[in-house]
Amino acid sequence: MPRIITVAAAQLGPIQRAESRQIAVERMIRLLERAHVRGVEFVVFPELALTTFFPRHYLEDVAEADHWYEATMPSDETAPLFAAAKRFGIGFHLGFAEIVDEADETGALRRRRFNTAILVSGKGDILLKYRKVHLPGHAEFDPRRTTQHLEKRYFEPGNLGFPVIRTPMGGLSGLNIGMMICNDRRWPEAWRVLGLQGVELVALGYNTPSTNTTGAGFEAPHLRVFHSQLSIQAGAYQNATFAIASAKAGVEDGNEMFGHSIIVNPQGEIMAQATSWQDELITADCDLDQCTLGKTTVFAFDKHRRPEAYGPITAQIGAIAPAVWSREGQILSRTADVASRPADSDAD
Ligand code: CDV
Repeated sequence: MPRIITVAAAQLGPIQRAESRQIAVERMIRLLERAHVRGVEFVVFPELALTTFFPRHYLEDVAEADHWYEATMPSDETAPLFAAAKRFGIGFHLGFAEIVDEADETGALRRRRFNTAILVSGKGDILLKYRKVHLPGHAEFDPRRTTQHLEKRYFEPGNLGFPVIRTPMGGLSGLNIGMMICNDRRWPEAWRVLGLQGVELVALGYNTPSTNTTGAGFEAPHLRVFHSQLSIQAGAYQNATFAIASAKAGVEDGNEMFGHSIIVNPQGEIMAQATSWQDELITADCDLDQCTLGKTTVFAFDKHRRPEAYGPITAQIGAIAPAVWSREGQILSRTADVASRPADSDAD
């Protein structure tokens, strides 16, 4: 019996700062209706799908941004989305800003803010939660930038690892679904942690500007798309998994985001790609048995991985200078501080 699931990336056009969640949710329900007509069983919505990408806006008092966060899920405003998905029996992945009173690693109970996504079953149950680990951008207003990217101001790094869950979805009795958010897709470590849990389908949402907004130099817009797709296609191939990458697209609060949502197979091929800068549903039939070839041959991790050689991946953050060659054969000492991390490094 082939294990086929019909999936969709539900790309969203811009959501302006003044627009309410109610409008965003209505648009998402329209996309779910289209998904239902096309026989879709699982839909991926973008990162921060309910609001504008607010980390581009600097607010001195972070609490002034609290109206962009969700304290409960579902809430009164998002309940219609859950109800529509349940009516159609469609599972979904939804990105949103989460605010919660939660104990931190020291045990102190405090208000915490995360860039979060949830995986919801076709019956409306929340199956899995993920909090974005790789937060790009900066924490303080940066006058050099053309647009601010204040994810480090508005969110803490996620504390739930990179989770995978085996769950029924659509007509399948079980498949392994993993989650990541936006900038995570550029980090092979994130993909590998999912791969090491046997992931078969990676759900990810993103918001990526068409231009480099750091003010640090020109980056051609087509290369911005290329690097996004290169990362997703490589991650899917190297971990023998399908991936559904769903974007926010178009001009939001005067800032252009490149869209180009894609669905990728375990060979790293693009199966479907969005071509508009608006709300758009792209779909694909994913035969999960296509994951088997890669997982049992070139990427049979249990046969071929060499973790004894991978120590620096978890032992250090930044690059350190290599040993220096000398004719006498003596190795001069390495100089950099292994644990150092620039205070407010930018990454976009
Ligand atoms: N939302 C993001 O994480 N965006 C980053 C941009 C800023 C580079 C991304 O990796 O797409």
